[in-house]
Amino acid sequence: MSEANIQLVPTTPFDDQRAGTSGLRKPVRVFQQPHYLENFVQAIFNTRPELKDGLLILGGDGRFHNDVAIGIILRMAAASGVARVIVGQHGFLSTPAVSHLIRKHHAQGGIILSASHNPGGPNGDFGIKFNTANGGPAPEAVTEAFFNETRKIRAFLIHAGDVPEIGRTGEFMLGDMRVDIVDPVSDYADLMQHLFDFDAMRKLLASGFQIRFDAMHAITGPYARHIFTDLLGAPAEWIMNSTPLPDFGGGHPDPNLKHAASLVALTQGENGVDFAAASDGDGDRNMILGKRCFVTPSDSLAVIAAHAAMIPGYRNGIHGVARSMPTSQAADRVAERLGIAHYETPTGWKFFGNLLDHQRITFCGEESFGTGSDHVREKDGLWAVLFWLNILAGSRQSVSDILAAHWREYGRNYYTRHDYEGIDSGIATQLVETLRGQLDGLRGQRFGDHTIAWADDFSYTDPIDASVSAHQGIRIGFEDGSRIVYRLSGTGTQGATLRVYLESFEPDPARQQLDTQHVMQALVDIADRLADIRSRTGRDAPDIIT
Ligand code: G16
Repeated sequence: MSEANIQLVPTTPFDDQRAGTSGLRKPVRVFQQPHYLENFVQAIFNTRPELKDGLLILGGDGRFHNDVAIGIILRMAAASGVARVIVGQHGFLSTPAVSHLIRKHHAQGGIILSASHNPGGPNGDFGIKFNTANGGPAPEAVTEAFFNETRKIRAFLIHAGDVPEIGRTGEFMLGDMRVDIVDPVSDYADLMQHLFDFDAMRKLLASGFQIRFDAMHAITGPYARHIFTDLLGAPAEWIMNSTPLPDFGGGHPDPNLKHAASLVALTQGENGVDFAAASDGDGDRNMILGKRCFVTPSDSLAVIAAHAAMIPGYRNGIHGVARSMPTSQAADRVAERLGIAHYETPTGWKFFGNLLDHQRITFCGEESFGTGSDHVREKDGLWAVLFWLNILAGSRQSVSDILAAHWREYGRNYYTRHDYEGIDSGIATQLVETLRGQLDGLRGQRFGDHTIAWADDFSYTDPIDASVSAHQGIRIGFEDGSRIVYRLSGTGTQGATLRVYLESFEPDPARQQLDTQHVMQALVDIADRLADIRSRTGRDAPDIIT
């Protein structure tokens, strides 16, 4: 080993490197502090000894600081004795593509550089996540080990050699470490062709069926161009904002009704397109739209589970279905009908990992625009879009007809989420603490037609490893099956974000086509009264409604 090129650099710990819901996310300027990234990366190498002499997958969503971080991580990997790194060309890899590459190459882990849907650019956010050998996000025990290591770290190792030019593919050496720079798209596109009926989708797109996909100037642009244009024959202009930009073009790469409003507009009116979809910064989220129709992520999971038999990759049967706790219970109803298990997990994709690895579930999803299956160990934006397109190609129905039929059969779980962003952290914590203190006395309280049947602070025991995750959100259940859930986001970087999730069940088909916000108004008022949201936060209305 060329020891002379390996430098041992003294450092001092930072005290704020505990991972949130999904990795370490901070403003770019925090990551630009000397040694901030290095300390965290060294904590990974120190606590994951299998990376020594192992294979690491490395890539990110192309946001500002991605290239700088890739260079540092490559030099640190070489100094820590990693045998080989596979990097996406230009440093690009979507989160699901990293998960796939880890699994395909039996890598010991992967590092993903992304702050997901948070804005990018010099004044935006940056982030780093570690995925383990199963391809999934590091579980809490692993991220806690990172955190503990960052609090005592005194030095990091870095190789002094030149980093290969990441703009071209090929095989390079950095010290004794091999660096393979690969096309980020091809393996992922192969996997999609294995799962879905590309012939049927190609025919649908050639039949006059209009679709649009908005990559929001983030990572899915190159993936969508290849899949929709090269493989499915869609005109290039159907793929919007398909060039990844370091600041996402100044936009907020979050596929929801607010941040993808221009896409939503294309689905409105008589000439609205038949199908539209968007993905986020790192390609794991998705939003599904039809002509004048928005599919909630909760309904999307339920519809996907109900249509599995139509899709080549799932035709041979499915295991159970899991959803995060605040996600609506629509998927549970499908699972019960199919006679398969269903699970309720805390927010965070990492909680699905054990269930997927042990074949307890095939599909999983979250209200936060995440849907996925056992094909990888991350949520997967383009996979969900292709799943819907395959359903549409097979059924030749519109998105709204598919939804209406689903609700007729299973009932409709009306659902909405209200977010209060950037509120004072102390106020947010106090609001939740106060609610928690009142839980025991809530049962039996009446608010108009709504009577509280139960209330708790959600705690999850993993059925595989028996690990317990407590304080995962306040749940309030009503006698008619409605629910209100309160929790604080674990992905924000400014103050606190209070999320209020509301759900009510409507079995009567004659009442399943009403306006969601209208239907939910009574519950919204109850949610405000129970938690004193307006008076505590000083806000009259949520910042985002989805
Ligand atoms: C991350 C996690 C998801 C989670 C979402 C929202 O998504 O991977 O599992 O549902 O954050 O979390 P929170 O409500 O704590 O903000 P992403 O797409 O940001 O990685």
